[in-house]
Amino acid sequence: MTEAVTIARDGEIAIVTIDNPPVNAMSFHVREPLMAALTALRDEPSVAGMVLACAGRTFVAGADITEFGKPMQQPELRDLIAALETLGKPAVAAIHGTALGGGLELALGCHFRVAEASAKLGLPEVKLGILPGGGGTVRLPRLVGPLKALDMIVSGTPISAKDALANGLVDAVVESDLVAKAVAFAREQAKSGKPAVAVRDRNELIAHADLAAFDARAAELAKKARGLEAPVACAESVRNALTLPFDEAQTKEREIFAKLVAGDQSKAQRHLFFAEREAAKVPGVGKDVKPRDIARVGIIGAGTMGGGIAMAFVNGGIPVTLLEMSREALDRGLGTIEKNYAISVSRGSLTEEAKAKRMAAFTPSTDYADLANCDLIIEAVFEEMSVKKEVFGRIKAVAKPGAILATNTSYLDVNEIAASTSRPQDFLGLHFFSPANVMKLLEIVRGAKTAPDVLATALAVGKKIGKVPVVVGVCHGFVGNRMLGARGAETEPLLLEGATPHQVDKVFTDFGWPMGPFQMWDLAGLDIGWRNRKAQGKKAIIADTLCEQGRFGQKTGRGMYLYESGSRTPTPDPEVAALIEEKAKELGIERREISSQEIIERTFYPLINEGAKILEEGIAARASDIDMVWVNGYGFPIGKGGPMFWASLEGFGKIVERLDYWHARTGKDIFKPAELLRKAAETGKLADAAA
Ligand code: 3H9
Repeated sequence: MTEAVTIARDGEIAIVTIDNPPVNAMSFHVREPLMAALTALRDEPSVAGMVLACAGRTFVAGADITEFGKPMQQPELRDLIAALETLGKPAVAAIHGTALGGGLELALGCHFRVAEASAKLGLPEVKLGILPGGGGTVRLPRLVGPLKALDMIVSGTPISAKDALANGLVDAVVESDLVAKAVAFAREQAKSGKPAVAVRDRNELIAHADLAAFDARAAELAKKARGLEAPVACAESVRNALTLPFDEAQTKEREIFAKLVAGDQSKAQRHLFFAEREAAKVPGVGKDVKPRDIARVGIIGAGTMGGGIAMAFVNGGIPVTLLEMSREALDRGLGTIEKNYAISVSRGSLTEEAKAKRMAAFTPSTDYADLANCDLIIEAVFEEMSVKKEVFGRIKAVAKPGAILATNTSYLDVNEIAASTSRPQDFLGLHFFSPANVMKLLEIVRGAKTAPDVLATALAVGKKIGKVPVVVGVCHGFVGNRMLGARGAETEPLLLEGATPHQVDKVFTDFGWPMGPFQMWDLAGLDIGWRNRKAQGKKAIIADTLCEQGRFGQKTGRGMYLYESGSRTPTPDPEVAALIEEKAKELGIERREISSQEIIERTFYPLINEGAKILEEGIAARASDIDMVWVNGYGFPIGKGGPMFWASLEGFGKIVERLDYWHARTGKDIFKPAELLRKAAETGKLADAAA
């Protein structure tokens, strides 16, 4: 094993290199030798300055997140930063790759920073539910000013080296020979004889900060925090840097860090960080499996779904052949795509030039033969087995050998469609979520015969187009929609038994969902569910009646709620309340007071129970994959870590006990606890299917 920290010399300049693959996290086995190196250099008279660099693909990408929640071993990051600041000779950070979190804080401990042009610098701690705990909130405003620091720390979004240079975060940007140029920089500083000033002592930018402007911006950002504590705490800590002496502000930063890191929100967000990386590891798809090349994608169907999928690929840099039945349908689809891009241009997020480039990446066609040069062909046509089979019959005739064929079905049996293609090894489901150019989730549905390299390709291409891919197995509705069914099964019964739509929705929004189930119905259009139910011979007492009255939701101004004069704000409607009462009477249901707790038990608990059944059946490989699906596709609040993680906080024992209660009372299957959940109630841990 190579040393985690080494010292080399270039004349009077020492080069300290950290080597802790894969991302040079500041683990204990780095901190300890780094401290020893800094102490040795401080006391070495032949050293006039130092460069802090990293081996491998990146500068330090942060503290070691796996150490959080365990007792912190000395020296801590802040001790290293203090050692850098008191080195007595100029220290220069040589930054390549990503200087993130504790990595950037370490660089802020250096007197100067030189970055490669491709480097990115940021404090993304907020995304882990914490704040920078190594002095980042106190030092960054001293270099880039209060407002820029506030934006960077509250958003957690890294900035480019160019932006960093313009804002004073780095002192020089180089195209090549980073370490050699950083050495030259250190040499020049050492020779200048000027004392190296620590960032902590640079007060010019914060001395006369405009607190009113700061507070106004912080209030704006707090509005977007949606129940998350970390963004608000980040703003508070940057403000402390402006109003308190350095040491006091830093002590407060530490206190806030300690509180946040021990809290459930940060645990949930750290869980999601690792869950995303775990989801990329698919049983049966080893690192040695090479993905196929995807240079062009064919998409059949230019409706809302097909158009959105096509945009997602083009936005990710992959050209698309877009196929429709008629020229009119094609023009309509392309027209919508163009309109969407025009909105981005008007908002300033896309240039006219980039828009033109993207539009040019679409090859419209009405001829299946034009799909012959596509490496991946996705159908997004009407959700009907016979239609899908017919489409794949045509694709089969033109697709080149090795081309991957995919269906965007939401519910249909992927294996049955695969069998109809006579090349099921090349076949899989790619379930995008609407609007497909925006929503992050991509359920990759693995058929019984899908080849490992086809899965590897789907994972790679999904990541390339900015999606969060999760591999799932074949069942009705896959992971997301199947669980959604369980979550929604009791929503109408709750209304009939005494709840109001607003009361149910409020339980959801109080929990942190962006909206409740009835608001969702109105947004999506009640007629969509109505049409599906009719096709399946199913009924929904309230929703069907509303549809019969022409109340389809937001688009007609009336649905479960009223939307006055084109507004999107739902107002409870006395007519709906009367309808619910009337239907309850007809059915002989005596209405009663329904508590918020009961709403949770009859909606969230079946959701978790279905998740456990999905795990039992091996439809999802691990509980954290289910969490990824729900956080990225269905708005489950990230501060709660996804349904299966939240279940562990809520208590498996409590959930099983209440499911048993509701099962005994209603006899409904959605309440019958999964065996896996019963086991979890005993062991405190939900076992993965693969375990
Ligand atoms: C912090 O710094 C707190 C301080 O303010 C205060 C302390 C007192 N720790 O993402 P990848 C693993 S908080 C441990 O696939 P990429 C990751 O799990 C931290 N492990 O690579 C994965 O493991 P595996 C602030 C980490 O090239 C492997 O490295 N910093 C850490 O797509 C490869 O990761 C951040 O939040 C870590 N800090 O992207 C940055 N980082 O192979 C977090 C990664 O077993 N990291 N791993 O699955 C990232 O954003 C990305 O990893 C990065 C590379 C952009 C660096």
